[in-house]
Amino acid sequence: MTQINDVATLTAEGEVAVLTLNSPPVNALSAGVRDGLAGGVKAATENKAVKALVLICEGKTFIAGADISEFGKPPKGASLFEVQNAIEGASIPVVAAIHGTALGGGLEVALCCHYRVAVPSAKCGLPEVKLGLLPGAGGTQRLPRIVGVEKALTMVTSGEHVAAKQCAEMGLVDALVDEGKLREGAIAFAKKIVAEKRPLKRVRDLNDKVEAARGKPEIFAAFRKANAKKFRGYDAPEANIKCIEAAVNEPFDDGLKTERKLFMGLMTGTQSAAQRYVFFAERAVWKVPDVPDDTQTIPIKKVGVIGAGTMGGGISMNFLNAGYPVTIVETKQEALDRGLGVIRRNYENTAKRGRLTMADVDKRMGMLTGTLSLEDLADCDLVIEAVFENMNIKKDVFGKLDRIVKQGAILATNTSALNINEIATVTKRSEAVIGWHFFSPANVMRLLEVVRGEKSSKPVIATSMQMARKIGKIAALVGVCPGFVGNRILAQRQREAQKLILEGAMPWDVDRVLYNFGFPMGPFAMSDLAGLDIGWSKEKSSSSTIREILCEMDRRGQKNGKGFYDYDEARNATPSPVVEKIILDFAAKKGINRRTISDDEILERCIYPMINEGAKILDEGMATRASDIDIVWINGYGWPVYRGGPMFYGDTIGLDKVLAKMKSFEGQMGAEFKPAKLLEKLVAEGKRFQDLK
Ligand code: 3H9
Repeated sequence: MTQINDVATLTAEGEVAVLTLNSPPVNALSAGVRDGLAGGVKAATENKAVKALVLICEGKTFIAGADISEFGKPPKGASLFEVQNAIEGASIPVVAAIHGTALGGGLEVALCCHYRVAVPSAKCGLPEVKLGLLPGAGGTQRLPRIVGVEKALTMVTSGEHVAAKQCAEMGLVDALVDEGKLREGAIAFAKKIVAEKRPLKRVRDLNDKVEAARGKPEIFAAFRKANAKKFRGYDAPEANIKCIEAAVNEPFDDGLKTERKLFMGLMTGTQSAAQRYVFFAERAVWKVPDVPDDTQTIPIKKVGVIGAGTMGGGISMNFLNAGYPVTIVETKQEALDRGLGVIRRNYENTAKRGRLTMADVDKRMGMLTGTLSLEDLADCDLVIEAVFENMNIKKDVFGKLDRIVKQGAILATNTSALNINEIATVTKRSEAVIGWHFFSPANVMRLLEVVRGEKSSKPVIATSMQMARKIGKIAALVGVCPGFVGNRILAQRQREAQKLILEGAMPWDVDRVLYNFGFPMGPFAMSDLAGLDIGWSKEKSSSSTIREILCEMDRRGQKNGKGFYDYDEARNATPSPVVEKIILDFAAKKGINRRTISDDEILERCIYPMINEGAKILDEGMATRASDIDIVWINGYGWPVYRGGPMFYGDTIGLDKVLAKMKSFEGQMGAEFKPAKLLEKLVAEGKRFQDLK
């Protein structure tokens, strides 16, 4: 065995040399890995006794891509292109042996190998688009030469990981080898290639698939059109498409140059910086500084949910989907039947769309038990209460749970606003009480705010985070404060949106600006979708806000075809002249002199107070890190990923600019814009939110 460097070894298996990389956690193409590859290929190809080379990785995966943490830093070690040229230009066959995931630069290295074998559980993909990038090491030029233009377009713009079996069908993988026997299988494959004197297959020289699409711009036009909505606002998908076009229309080396140019454009832009930041933020969010990874967790075998309404039903589905038996409690048989019926219908609809079999539906429903008795929750390990947002009702439920549920269980409340510490006081085990704030629809939305009470124990916190992951959520641990993190920040935007429409903008102006910023919809369209009458009471309504007036006029939102907007049968929205008049009259009555409000002011008034509130949240320790706040806003409120979340956006535009604007707004409009102390401090120190440790 020859040790090439810290991460690479070369061994001989008869006439086949095996180059093994071992660079945990994911064998990313760091300088060390590139050097190991360069050295290993050189050593193998210079040895006349070696007739073929197998490239394989230790650990859980084949090379999972370029080392993202190296991006933007000065280059070190062998360049990826040198490595690729050495492999592709080798005089002996090089076989990539793939397990785990061959992603991004990893697949691009494999595409320079002359053959690829994989175990059935392996996956291949070019996920750069998710980092706001494109495959910048020849992936856009080589992939379509194997799989054809249509499949390549889908792969590079979705970033999907494609299962080995499908890869084999597409020709991306030449042979599947037995699970657990990759090394032996790859060596046997290499020996066979040598014995059969098979030619060196260089993907760069394959042209028939790209030629087939030449002179057919309609392929690209149709693809762009079909995906326009999905790609809205993102730079990377279009750049990926342009590269595949280049693969079709330009010679290979020119295509590589086009790819390089577009890659560098994305790499130096703010979108990719944001998306790469989000990649690490999604991983950091699970780490709780004072709850180490080895904290003892509570085994969860059975889950109880209280309330079979929209929230309770959605929450239950998460656990059923992950294979946990759920007991759901309601107070009345009718409500229980309705709730169970909705869950079944949701599953059946999923089955109709082909994403579940009817056997799956029955299996999931078979794990769900409905009951009218809280006593049936006695042996649950985790109980989530999802009743009305009313402190007295919640306290009543928790008092009962404390008497009924076995010791050691987690007692969670799904609240978006109430004080968890207060709820915990009615129990004799406040350490077991924690908040699990789901977002509606709870079976669809990825975000979970895990709300840590003053006394929530470490095992309860650790188990909550672990369970969130198991049910497919992304969880941010937050502290008890009004609105927690997400809604507390939302309140800032909502307040400004309401003020703006009285001062001079119309709801559709505010919505347009926020939609163009990248939100799926603006606050007024959102209110119409949710229903204007949520939390509105006819008896208490006194025409004191625009919303109250709209509800009093039976303008309840999309559900009855009129809210801030008018809706046609297909729910297409048009600005409502009625609403315009209501706003003008209301502003006049309040003595407000309406003025023209610029789009810039709308954006800054809506967004900067959110950043400022985030700073307060951090200062109070209600979120662990700025990036956790960004995770909340991306996954719970539709903040565009390519802008990285409110805190990252603040860093991008410059905290000094945010502070200056907040001060100027404070001067004009008062205390609602008072800058957070942390914002002032960071600006004084020339730091960003990302610099906070
Ligand atoms: C690229 O290749 C560009 C080229 O086209 C062009 C070049 C010119 N780099 O996700 P996990 C870390 S772009 C650095 O929890 P899993 C990750 O941060 C790249 N670090 O594990 C985490 O660290 P920590 C294209 C990376 O088993 C640890 O590894 N490739 C990288 O759930 C474990 O990660 C991609 O976009 C990386 N590339 O999932 C693939 N990848 O423990 C990105 C991971 O400190 N990676 N880390 O928190 C993934 O999708 C998943 O990590 C993977 C494993 C599926 C591989």
